[in-house]
Amino acid sequence: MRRIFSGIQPTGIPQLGNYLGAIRNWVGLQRDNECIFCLVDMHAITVWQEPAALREQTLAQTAVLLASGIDVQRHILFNQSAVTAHARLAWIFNCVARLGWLNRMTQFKDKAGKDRENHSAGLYVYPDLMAADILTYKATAVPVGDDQRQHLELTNDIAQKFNHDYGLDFFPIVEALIPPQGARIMSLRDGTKKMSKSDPSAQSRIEMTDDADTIALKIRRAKTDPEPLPGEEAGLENRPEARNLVTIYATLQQCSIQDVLNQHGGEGFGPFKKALTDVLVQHIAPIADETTRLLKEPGFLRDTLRDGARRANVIAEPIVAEAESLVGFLK
Ligand code: AQP
Repeated sequence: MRRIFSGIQPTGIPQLGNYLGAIRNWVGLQRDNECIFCLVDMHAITVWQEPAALREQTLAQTAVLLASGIDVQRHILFNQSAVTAHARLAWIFNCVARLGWLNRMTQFKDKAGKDRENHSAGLYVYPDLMAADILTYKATAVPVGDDQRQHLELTNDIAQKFNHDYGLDFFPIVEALIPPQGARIMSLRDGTKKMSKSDPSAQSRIEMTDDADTIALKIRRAKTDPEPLPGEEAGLENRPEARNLVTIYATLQQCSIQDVLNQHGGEGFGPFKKALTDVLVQHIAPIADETTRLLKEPGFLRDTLRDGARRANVIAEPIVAEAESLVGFLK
């Protein structure tokens, strides 16, 4: 059985991209794999988070994950800072990774933009911590959206250099599990920008707690172009907003983009947006309702994370202690 690790930052309410690019796949992978899912609060603080909001968002995300079908009886769900092995291994990896490798990371360039000097050092070494998250458990497969592909390649570079430097096949090579469709859901306001939970405009994303009216409003306001939907996929070329809405529909319904165009090609966006709203509400409303119910039980959510951290630590501690011994730390 493969050991899977994946994480999500508690930087807000999970959005549709998080769900289609990651969470829904996590739920499916639970059937045949040993899964460790993590709310990566240490990653979250690489950009400023209000302390009270971070605590609240950590619990809210726990609720969304449980409501989406994460099974904490059979698998592990916890918050990263509660298992100190992540930070210890991340420090070792800060010393294994080369500056040149980190300089090539496009996510840092995207997030830091032109104002590089004013961003935290944590944001820069974010990929080292991500490598540590995965390798703390010697996980071999990581379900992620397309935006994390480069970070996983770096994880393998770090694992190989560690293995080379310390003369052992200690860490495994990690495989990225990227969904064939839905791996990059775009903003509803700009089809060239990825949907993000921390985008300043709430209109740019569907949140997994949005009710039917909110979803309908956001889809009604979603940016489109004046042309009707094409009958063939090639007709979506250079129409990023149209492509994004069709991709969302197809990914939710688990069919191909061409299937959607066979059904809706020739329609204007008015009727298509109505159909898309129905599909979104059908998928999201049960998760939103269950999340609302769970949020009334913060004690239960805290206990769930605490129990997950205890079980994660049992796996992590011997692996990281051995890595520390290999490095030469006196025990
Ligand atoms: N738009 C997206 N389409 C598909 N997958 C996505 N993911 C994120 N956005 C999309 C995937 O969701 C998982 C968890 O992401 P994260 O919270 O750890 O970090 P992120 O990629 O930075 O997500 P956000 O929503 O954009 O967060 P903020 O705004 O805080 O930066 C990952 O597997 C990611 O690929």
